[in-house]
Amino acid sequence: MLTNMKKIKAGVAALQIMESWGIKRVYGVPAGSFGSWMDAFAETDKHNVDFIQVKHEEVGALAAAMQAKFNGTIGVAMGSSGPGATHLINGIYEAKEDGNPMLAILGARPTNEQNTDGFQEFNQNPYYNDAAVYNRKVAFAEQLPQVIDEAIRRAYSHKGPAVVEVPVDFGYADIDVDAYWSSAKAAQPYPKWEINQAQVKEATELLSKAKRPVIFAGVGTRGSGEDVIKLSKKLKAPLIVSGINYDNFDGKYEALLGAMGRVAEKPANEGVLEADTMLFLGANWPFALTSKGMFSGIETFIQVDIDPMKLGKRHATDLAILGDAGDYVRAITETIEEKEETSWWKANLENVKNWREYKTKLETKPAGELELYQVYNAINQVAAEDAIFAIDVGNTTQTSIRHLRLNPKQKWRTSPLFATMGVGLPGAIAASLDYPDRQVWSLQGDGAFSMVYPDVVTAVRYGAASINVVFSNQKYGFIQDKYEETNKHLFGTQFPDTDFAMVARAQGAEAYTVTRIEDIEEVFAKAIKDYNEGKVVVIDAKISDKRPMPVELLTLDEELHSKEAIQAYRDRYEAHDLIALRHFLEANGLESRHVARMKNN
Ligand SMILES: Cc1ncc(C[n+]2csc(CCOP(=O)(O)OP(=O)(O)O)c2C)c(N)n1
Ligand SMILES: [Mg+2]
Repeated sequence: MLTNMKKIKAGVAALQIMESWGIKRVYGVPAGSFGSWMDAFAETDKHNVDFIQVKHEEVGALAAAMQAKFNGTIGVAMGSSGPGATHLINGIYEAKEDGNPMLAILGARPTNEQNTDGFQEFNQNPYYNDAAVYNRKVAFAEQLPQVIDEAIRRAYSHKGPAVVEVPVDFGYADIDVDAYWSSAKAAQPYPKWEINQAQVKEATELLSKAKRPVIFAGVGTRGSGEDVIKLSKKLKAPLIVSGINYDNFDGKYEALLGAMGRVAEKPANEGVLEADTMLFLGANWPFALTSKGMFSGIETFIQVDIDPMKLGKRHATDLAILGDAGDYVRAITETIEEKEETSWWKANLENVKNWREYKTKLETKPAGELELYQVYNAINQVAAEDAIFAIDVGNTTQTSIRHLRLNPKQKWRTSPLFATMGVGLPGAIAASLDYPDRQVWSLQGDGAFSMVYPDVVTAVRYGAASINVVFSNQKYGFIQDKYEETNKHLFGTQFPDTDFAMVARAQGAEAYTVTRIEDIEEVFAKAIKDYNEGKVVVIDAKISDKRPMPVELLTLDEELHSKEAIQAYRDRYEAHDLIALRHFLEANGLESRHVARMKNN
C-alpha cells in the first residue's frame, strides 16, 4: 500500500544520492533558500556528505572545480537564490573550460513564491545556460533526488558543470523511499578507440622522414609520460609540453624544451620555430590564435586526439588520428626505427642545458634583493616527491613551470583556459581535504591571494593543512608586464602592500614574512615543521618587482636584433650567459630556418 511506504526527507535522499556517487563534501554559504539542505546536512547519521562552510561562494565553486582536476571526481558547490548562486559562476566556467564534472546547486524560493518577482526570486537557469551541460529546475519534491542523480551522471558523461535549481520547500518534504534510485553503479567511461594500424604506419613514415621533428604533448598524454619520452628519444624529437602538462614528465629529461608562448620557456619557443614536423598529442593549445607565427616553420602536422572536435582545430593537419594519444605513442614507438643522434637533437639538448644553467643561477643567487627565483629554490628544497601544487593565475603560472622541479608523482594544477585568479587557495583546500597524507601547496601572487584570503579561516577550521606562498610584488605583475608591450601607461596595475602574514594569523594560520635571501631557508624550514604538525601556513614573500624574462620576446640573436637591444635584454633579465638556439644549430652544422624566413620576409 502506498500509504505504508517508508518515507524520507527529499533533502536527505538527495545527499544519499550524492554519497552513492562518492561525493564527500559540498561547499557553500547557508541561506534561507536552501534551509532544507542545511537541515539535511545536519542529520549526519543518515549520510556521509559534509557541508564545508566557505566565506565566499566563489571560493567554494573554485574548490569544487579544482577538486576534479586533482582526482577526477565531481566537486559540488551551493549558492543561495540570486546573489549566492551568481557567486558560483567562476567555478562553473572553470569546470566548463577544462571539461571537468561539477555540480552547482542553486537555492530557490519556495514554489508558492515563484515566478512573481518576490524577494530574491529570479528566473535563474538562463544565467547558467552557456556554461552548463545540464541546467534545470526541480519540478516537484519527489523528483529532487532523481534530478540530482541525473545531474551528476550528465556532469560525468558530458564532462562539465551541471546546474540544478531547487525550490527550498522540496528538501523538507517527506517522499517515498522508492521514488528514486542511484545510477552510480552503472557509471562507466566510454571505451577507447581501436588503434588504426594504417594510420600508425602513415604517422611513422611522416615522422621518419622529418629532419627536425618535435613532439607536442598535451594533457591527453597524462599517465603516458614515460612512453612519450621513449618515443622522443627513439625519434630524436625534442619534447614540447603544454603549460599544464609539466607534471607528466620528469623535469630532468634532457630534451624537455618546456611550454611555448608566454607561460613558457626559451628552448620551446625557439625550437618550435626551427622544427619542420610536429606530432601534436592530446592538446588544445588555445594560444594558436595569439601566437600565429609559432607554427610557421611546421610543414608536417600530425595530430592525435581522443576528441573529434579537437582534430584540425588549431592547425591544418597532414594526418589526423582519432584515438588515445598514449596508445598511439606506444604503437608508433614500436614501429619506428631508432634514429642515430642528429645535429637537430644535439643542438636542442645544448640549448636546454644552457637555459637550465641560467635558471639555476637565478634561483641560487646568494645576494641582492629577494626575487621570486630564490623562493622557488626554497620550495624545491623542501617539496615532497609527491607534493601537490595548486597554482594561481598571474606570474606564478609562468614562473612555477619554469622554476619548480616537477616530476610525475607530483600534481600541478591551475586555471589554464578560463584563467581565473583566485584558484590557488581554494585548490589547496580541495586537495588537502582529498589528500590528507600528501604535502599540499598553493602558490599565488598578492593580487590573486587578495581575492580569496578570507577563506584561510576555512582551511584552518576544517584542518585543510597546506603551505600557501604569496609572491608579494604590490602589483598585478602579469598584466603590468603585458602593458609594457600594448599600453602607453602602466595605469591601474599597482596597489599598496598588505601584511598577508598578519591577515593569515588573524584567521588562525601560522604565518611568516620573508624579505631577505638569507632568511628564506629558515622560514621554509619552519613552515614545513608547522605544516607537518597539521597547520595551515601562509608565507608572504616580499619579492622584487622585477619582471621575469618574457621568452615570447626573446632578444638574443644578433641576426634578428640590434646589439643595443640585445644588451638591454641581457642586462634586464640577467641573461649574459644565455645563448640563442641559432648558435647551437650552427655549431652542429645546421642553419636557422627561422632566421632565413625572417630575412626573406
Ligand atoms: C578574476 C580575474 N581577474 C582578472 C584577471 C586578469 N589578470 C590575469 S593575471 C593578473 C595579475 C595577477 O596579479 P598577482 O596575483 O599579483 O600576480 P603577479 O603577476 O603580480 O605575480 C590579472 C589581473 C584574471 N585572470 N582573473
Ligand atoms: Mg602581484
